[in-house]
Amino acid sequence: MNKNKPDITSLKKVAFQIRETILKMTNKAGSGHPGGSLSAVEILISLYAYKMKYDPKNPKWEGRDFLFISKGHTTPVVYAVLAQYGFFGKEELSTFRQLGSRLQGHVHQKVPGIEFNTGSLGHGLSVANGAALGAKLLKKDTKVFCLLGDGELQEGSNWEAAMTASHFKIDNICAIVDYNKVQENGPVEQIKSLEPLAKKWESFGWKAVEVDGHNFDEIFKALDDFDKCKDKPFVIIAHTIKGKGVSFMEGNRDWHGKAPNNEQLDKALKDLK
Ligand SMILES: Cc1ncc(C[n+]2csc(CCOP(=O)(O)OP(=O)(O)O)c2C)c(N)n1
Repeated sequence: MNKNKPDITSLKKVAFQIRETILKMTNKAGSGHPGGSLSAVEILISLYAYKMKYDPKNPKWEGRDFLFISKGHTTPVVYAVLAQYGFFGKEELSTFRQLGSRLQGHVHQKVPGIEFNTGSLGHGLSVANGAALGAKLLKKDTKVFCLLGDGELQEGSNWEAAMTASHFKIDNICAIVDYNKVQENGPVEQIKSLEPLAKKWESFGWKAVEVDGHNFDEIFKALDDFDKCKDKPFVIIAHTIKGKGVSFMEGNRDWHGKAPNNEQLDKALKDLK
């Protein structure tokens, strides 16, 4: 679906606020994953502000599009964006990772807007395939999106799912790779290179496009191209920066799964771009 194109200046303000929230949530919890959350901010905002059909007051609405968060550890950004677009109140974000809270460290179906529990990497794309194929069999106009990490792509199960999607010509699925170049233990390129990534997806029968994953216009255009793509699955390879916006977190694997302490939070909020 195409909504009216949102004003980019106001979306940039939303992105800034979401980044502030990610930093505050992880600081308050004393744990969490800021790096791969800060990299996925514009991707998720684009889906909710521009592309997806959903009703935040009725998250299981039959006419909705689906989003599967395969990199299920990036809850700070996912919860912050869901609260921004009305799925629950922003005050709940302060319960992140607390005992008894719905907002646990990995995404869970108890949270409005979350379709599937993830955290064990490599599962989301297969589940997304199932949802997309099911919608096609029911002749529903449902789009299915799946957010993947680049480190996550080293799991072989993703490539089985990639084969499945093209074999069944699942053209209502759009995978989005948050290609932030850094995984838990260091640079993806050194640990197990994905390159040539677009060609790999294409050789598995997908249409692949590459964008700057922090540029709303480029992401919108890719999402529009997905709408036009027929008979094959679609992947957006979004080039991003892990820890985007905070200079001492950018490209630094130390911030994959570590929360800023009070002093670091102060520094990060002052530094935030
Ligand atoms: C099957 C599995 N193996 C290992 C982990 C531990 N783990 C959590 S996040 C992560 C790194 C993922 O890297 P990437 O996909 O690049 O995530 P991002 O940088 O976007 O946060 C790993 C190895 C896991 N959650 N699941």
